[in-house]
Order: sequence, then structure tokens, then C-alpha cells
Amino acid sequence: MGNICIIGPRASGKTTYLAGLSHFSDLKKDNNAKTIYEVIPVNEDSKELKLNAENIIQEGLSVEPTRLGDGIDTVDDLPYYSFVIEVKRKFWQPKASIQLNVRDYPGEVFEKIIDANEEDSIHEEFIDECLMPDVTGGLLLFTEWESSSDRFYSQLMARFLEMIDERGRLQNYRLAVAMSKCERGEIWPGRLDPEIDLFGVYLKKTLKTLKNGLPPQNLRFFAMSTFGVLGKYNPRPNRVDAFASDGRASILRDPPIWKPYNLIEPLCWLNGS
Ligand SMILES: Nc1nc2c(ncn2[C@@H]2O[C@H](COP(=O)(O)OP(=O)(O)OP(=O)(O)O)[C@@H](O)[C@H]2O)c(=O)[nH]1
Ligand SMILES: [Mg+2]
Repeated sequence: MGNICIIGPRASGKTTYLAGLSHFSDLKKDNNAKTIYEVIPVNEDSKELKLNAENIIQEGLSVEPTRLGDGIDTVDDLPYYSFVIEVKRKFWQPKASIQLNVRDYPGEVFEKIIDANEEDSIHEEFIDECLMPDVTGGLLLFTEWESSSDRFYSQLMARFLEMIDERGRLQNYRLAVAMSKCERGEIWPGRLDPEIDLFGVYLKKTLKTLKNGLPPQNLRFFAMSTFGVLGKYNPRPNRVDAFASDGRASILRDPPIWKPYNLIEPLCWLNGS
């Protein structure tokens, strides 16, 4: 694959997702989980993330918002992660290997594409990087489902599609659009067919904007949860709300049985496998 980007509004779970991804293979060893995926961090940033993720997961998966300022003035100041994801197939087939290079962008930058001005060079850099010719596509995380969010997301998508078009990528850019944190009770049943039961119910305008803008083969909808639920027959979220200075935080309820939902499948689809 090479490069994909992970984007989405503030607090949609991007940083937590990347931390979960870096820790994924330890999860397999720790709780004997059955999975066909192996995630290997291969550069300095991703190895460091893995170390932090482990500590964070033992204390609960809680992270600070990714913010601009504080020494982050250009996209190069943001962490850049490289992973190799190995996918085991049937025993006679060779393992498929996906190279994933991804930067952790702040949701703040993505939200501002609607009214970015000339002085905001980081927005321009961000969009240029996400839509470079060697970027196969993007994983887009959404998290809200109220009708006011639908209006906002739909405007964001209309602008994002214009930007894709301006860079000549409308026919060759894949977009995996995911509802994150799908262990939430109200939306967990909708994970089975997220296009119809999540986007088609809660985010109708956003769905329409996306479907009108991209060829159907380049657009797919997912539901994902970095936290997951307590068990196969126990759909209670593996999550508790915790206090944070900025008012938002969720932590893992039972770290030893951590079982994230659908972390890798969207990447496989973006990779064309
Ligand atoms: N319920 C639930 N909460 C989650 C999940 N993933 C992340 N969160 C919580 O959502 C909040 C935001 O997560 P972040 O990973 O910081 O989100 P972000 O998209 O990186 O946010 P910005 O850096 O501000 O763009 C945190 O309190 C996380 O604990 C999930 O799978 N389920
Ligand atoms: Mg973040």
C-alpha cells in the first residue's frame, strides 16, 4: 500500500486508534486472542508509541488531544508512524503484507478546511500531504451522530471532495468512512451494516454528499471501536467515563480482556486486499 492518511474531526479517536494499532500484537499474546493480523511498528515514532500505548492501556486508554501550537507549526512536527501489517491467509497462500505510513493529524486542522485562509499554511500542507499522488486513500473517523453534526460533517465532506477534485484525485482516491467508538450501546447493533444502519439513519446528509461525490468502488463504510465490548455474548462497552481536565475522557474498563473491533479491516480494504 504505502501511504494512507487517517483524518477526522476533533476527538474522533484517531490518536487512540493509532495507539491501539501499535499495541495490537501484544494483545494477541496477552489474552490469547485469535486474529489473523500482526502489526509490527517499524520506525522510531511507532516504536515509541507502542511503549506509551502499553503504559496507557494498563492505566486505561486515555490520551491528550493532538494540538497545534506548542512547537507544532508544520505537518513535519507531527508524529509519523510506519507499521507493517501482516495478514495470514489460508495455509497454502503466502502472508499478505501491508506497509502503513501515517501521520497523526489534529482534528482541529481537519475541521478548519471549511474556512481555512491563506495564513493557515498548515491546512494547505495537511491537505497536500493527504492527497499526494502516492497516497492510496484515507481512513476518515466520525464520532457524533446528532443532526447538527450531520450538517457539519456534510459541509466538511463537500469541501474535502472539492479539494480531492482540485488535485485530480476524484477517480483514484479511496475513502474508508468509519463511525468510531461503535461499542456505544446505541450504535453497537448498527455495526453490522454501518452504511445503512448508522450513516443511513443518523448521518443522512453526509452519506448523500459522499455517495454523490465519489465512485462507489472507492467508498466504503465501517464501524470501529478501539475499546470494544466485554465479550462475544456480553455487548456492554469495555469502557468507563473518566474525568479529564478538558472534560473528555474514556478509559478501558477491563484492560485484560481488551478486544478492539475492526481496527485493521478498513486498512485492508484501502490496500485493495
Ligand atoms: N468510547 C470510546 N471512546 C474512545 C474510543 N477511542 C477513543 N476514545 C476516546 O475519545 C476521546 C478522544 O480520543 P483521541 O484519540 O484523543 O481523539 P483524536 O481524534 O486524536 O482527537 P484530536 O487529537 O483532538 O483530533 C478520548 O477520551 C478517548 O479516550 C473508543 O473506541 N470508544
Ligand atoms: Mg489526536
